Amino acid sequence: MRRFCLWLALAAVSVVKAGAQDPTAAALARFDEMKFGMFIHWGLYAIPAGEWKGQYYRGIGEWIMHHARIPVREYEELARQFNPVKFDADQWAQLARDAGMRYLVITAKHHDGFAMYGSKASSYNIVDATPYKRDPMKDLSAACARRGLAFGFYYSQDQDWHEPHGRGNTWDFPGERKPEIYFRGKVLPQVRELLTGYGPLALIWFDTPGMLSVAQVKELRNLVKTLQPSCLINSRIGHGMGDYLQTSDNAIPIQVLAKQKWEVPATLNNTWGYKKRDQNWKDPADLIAKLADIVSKGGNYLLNVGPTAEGVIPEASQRILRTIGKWLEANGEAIYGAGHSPFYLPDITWRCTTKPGRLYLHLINWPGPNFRFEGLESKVNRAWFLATRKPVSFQQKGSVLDFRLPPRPVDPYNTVIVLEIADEAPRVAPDRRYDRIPAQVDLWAWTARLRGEEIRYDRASLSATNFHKAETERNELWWYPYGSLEGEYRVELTYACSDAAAGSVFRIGVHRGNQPPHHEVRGRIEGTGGKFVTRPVDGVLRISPDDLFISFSLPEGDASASLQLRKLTLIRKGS
Ligand code: JFZ
Repeated sequence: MRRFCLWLALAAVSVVKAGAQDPTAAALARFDEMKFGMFIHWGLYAIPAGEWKGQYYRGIGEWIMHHARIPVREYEELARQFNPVKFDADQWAQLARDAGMRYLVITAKHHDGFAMYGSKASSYNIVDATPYKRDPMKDLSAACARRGLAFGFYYSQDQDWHEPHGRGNTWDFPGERKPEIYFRGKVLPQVRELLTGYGPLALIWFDTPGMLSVAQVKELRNLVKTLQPSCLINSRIGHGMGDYLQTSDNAIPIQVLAKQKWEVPATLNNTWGYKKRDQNWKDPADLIAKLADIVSKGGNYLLNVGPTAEGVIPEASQRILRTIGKWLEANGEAIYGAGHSPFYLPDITWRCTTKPGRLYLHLINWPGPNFRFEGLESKVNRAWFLATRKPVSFQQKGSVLDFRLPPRPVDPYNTVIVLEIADEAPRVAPDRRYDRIPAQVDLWAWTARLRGEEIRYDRASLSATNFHKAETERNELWWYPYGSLEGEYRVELTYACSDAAAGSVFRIGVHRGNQPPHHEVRGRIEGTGGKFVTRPVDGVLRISPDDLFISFSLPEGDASASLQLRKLTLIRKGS
């Protein structure tokens, strides 16, 4: 405690010295510079790892207590088995560094109510309730500090399936809950412990605010900002009291989102907490392209690992992260501290990030030897490949740039071309600006969130497939406009489907939240002989700025599950 008070005093002095700049604004600027972080979901749920009493449970692994309606008394037994003898804080922190990550956020207490640190507010924690008896968060926060990695905690501040007055456990506690008892008795004391026991926190990642009142959220925010003024808070604290926007899981805005800072939490497979069976690892090429996509739109990328009950990060996760780290070693200049694209993003060939006097063109799908880039009015003095420093030949006529490229990609994951321009900030043709979304917009399968365990994205055909209908969750595509779309749109579908698989009804829905669409258009999948075609969809899609996402699914039979969907095209009516 004494160490913390000294630290707090020094921090306060430095803020005064820095001309009393608002600590949240300064912290947001640092957060924006960092761009890329490691998320860690680690808890008792790593023991069942997706299975309970011999039954496999679909869905995210850390929800197994809820999915299997495991009684508290049974679930608590897991604590007696939890002994992560292979946990090595330095290895985890070093992996984050090797991946090119600049911050790390780990679950202090998830919805199951178990504290992964030595809590005095609840004996249901790793020090008091397990044979391990140590506080791994002390070791991890110190290992991060030794490597200059910013450190933060995830904390579920309303859902708690261990507590009668926490939210979500209706199988043990069917009666009326008293949220204030839980909030005052566990949440405030534990958040205080996290803010005073682990050094400076970059952020607290709150989650599922649910039933918290405005007054409770305000009290929670004040607690954080009083104890650590520079500690950021994400929007899932609730009631609009976050410092930055947390997008939905694995959800990337379809266009540049510049009006506020935001972060995408994302998985390496289909789960946050470890699941033995989930080996559906994402392709590093896709993840590197997603990093470029997110940074080019103004966001941060928080990529998750789910360690085993022994404290080991799965080998496959390590391999993927190290591949991303190697790419960043050669191309980090185009990511860290870079600004968002000044252009809107017409397709999935390129993304763009910026620094004063420079543009970085990320070629995430190789355009072949002749690549035309339109909309930049600034004069380009020089162009080169970032990773090799080799010059790139180009011609510029007004705002049209024609590049001559090698037939094959220079980088197997994402080739970056640096443009040195004559202006500090790029001058952009009015019809190409990021804030002028055109009347016709393509929603590519690649920019969608893949919902479900069977759905897959195929980079060669730029399409998604396996639209299976399962009992608990369908395999769908969800696109997140975040206010970039508004109006009435005709819709076209670009897809391929064998004649034998034709016939299913498809639905394009507009959703305000994670519930059925409030508006939709439907059609039937016709055979295309397996060739990609573009076909109009009957009806008009009405989209408003407060709609959260647009979905594509097969809501009835899934005979056409093998269809390959490349994109939806939205054409605003009257255009
Ligand atoms: C929450 C948790 O329930 C989940 O277990 C995991 O920790 C994830 C990172 O966060 O899941 C959510 C919460 C909110 C949204 C989606 C998934 N949302 O707002 O769309």
